Amino acid sequence: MATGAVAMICGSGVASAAAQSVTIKPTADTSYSQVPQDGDGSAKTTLVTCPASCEGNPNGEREAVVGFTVSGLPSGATNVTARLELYSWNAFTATTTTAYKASGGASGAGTWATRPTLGAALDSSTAVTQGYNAWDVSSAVTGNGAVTFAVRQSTRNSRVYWASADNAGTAIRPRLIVSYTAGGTASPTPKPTATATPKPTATATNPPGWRLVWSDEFNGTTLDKTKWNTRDSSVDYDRACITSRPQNNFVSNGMLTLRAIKEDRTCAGGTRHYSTGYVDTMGGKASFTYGRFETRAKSPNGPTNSKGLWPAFWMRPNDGGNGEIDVTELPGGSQYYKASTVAIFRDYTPTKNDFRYTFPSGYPGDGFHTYTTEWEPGVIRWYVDGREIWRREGNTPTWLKDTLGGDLNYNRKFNLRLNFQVGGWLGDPDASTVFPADFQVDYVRVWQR
Ligand SMILES: [Ca+2]
Repeated sequence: MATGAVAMICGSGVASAAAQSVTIKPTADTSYSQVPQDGDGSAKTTLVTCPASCEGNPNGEREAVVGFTVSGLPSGATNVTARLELYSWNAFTATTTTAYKASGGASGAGTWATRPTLGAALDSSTAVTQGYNAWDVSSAVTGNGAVTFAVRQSTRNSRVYWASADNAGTAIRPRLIVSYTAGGTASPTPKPTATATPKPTATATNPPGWRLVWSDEFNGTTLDKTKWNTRDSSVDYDRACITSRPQNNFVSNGMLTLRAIKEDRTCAGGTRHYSTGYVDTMGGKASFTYGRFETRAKSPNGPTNSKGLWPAFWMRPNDGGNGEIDVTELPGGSQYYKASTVAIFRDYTPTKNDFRYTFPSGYPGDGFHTYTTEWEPGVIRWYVDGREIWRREGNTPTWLKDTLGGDLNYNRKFNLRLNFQVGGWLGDPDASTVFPADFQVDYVRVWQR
């Protein structure tokens, strides 16, 4: 989860000899990725457990590691018990899960090989149930202070996904429930839950502290080839042939339109049944290290017409090596059309961190919205319509500390890409998908400090 988080003590505590309980939120965990196969249609970030034999994984087993800071436990507390709870979207039989006390913190999930040292097993269960799964970890909670747990599953030869501390569903995040008898001393004081402060919607003027260094307002009648490349190409995860034709990429009425068309085209040695548009700034046209990157755009995706349509604005390093920053991905289909997904990749194993932000009202396809990423040394912030929705800073997970503003991945120049994928990992178009489909881009602007 985001850094700076502290354990939040929720629930009520009344000074009395009666048993009391507090629910503590995690300070950090080994958040991994978004996975559509976990059965949850809303935003989700996941913890992963996988045994040593998992899917031929050569790097050893993997535990879900979660840290907490117990605070507010009165000194006179007696009968202290603690229960670790993780949420699973699915039930699995013949699965044994065991909770351990783990050494150190919970950061570091980027690689399968990154594992803490585990102490003695605390509790086991013989199945994963849908919903919260609980382990008695009382022996590891003896008072206030930091404590880290690891959950391992050992007999299901595939990954189990658990909701993480980053999950958009706050009601399904990991939790530690500590119960005690107060003994007449002060009880924990409930704190309000922090909420993001809405920011004003960005305008054409420079945001404070930023100067405009590059932009395309798409005010002409043709695509400005001094700023953008088009391509005749294909990628294996896209069901469409990417073309440079004006049918698929055109500028009019102050907009760039990337249009996906249902038509047979030949590319990659075969026939595909769609064409689509794509533009980038590779080859020295525009690339940046750090900056504020924004597009104002309208997705074509509604609730019933958009399965398999996937426009996006993202960035990749000029040298083609590791690293990717996604300002927004806007996949269609009834499960996804309400959300903007943002992400940072170290590599495509995948070592990545991402977040699916569901619009509180409306959806990306209901009109034009702004999608912004501020990339600075040590922090990347993402915004939708000027409101910060997510940020990544230098220590969760561990690889971010190495990458943000630092080493080989993120101190290089990144170029800009607008694309409109058809089909792929989140499902292919079906009879309900409406073609042609237009991804309309009002502008792309880049500011720097
Ligand atoms: Ca415009």
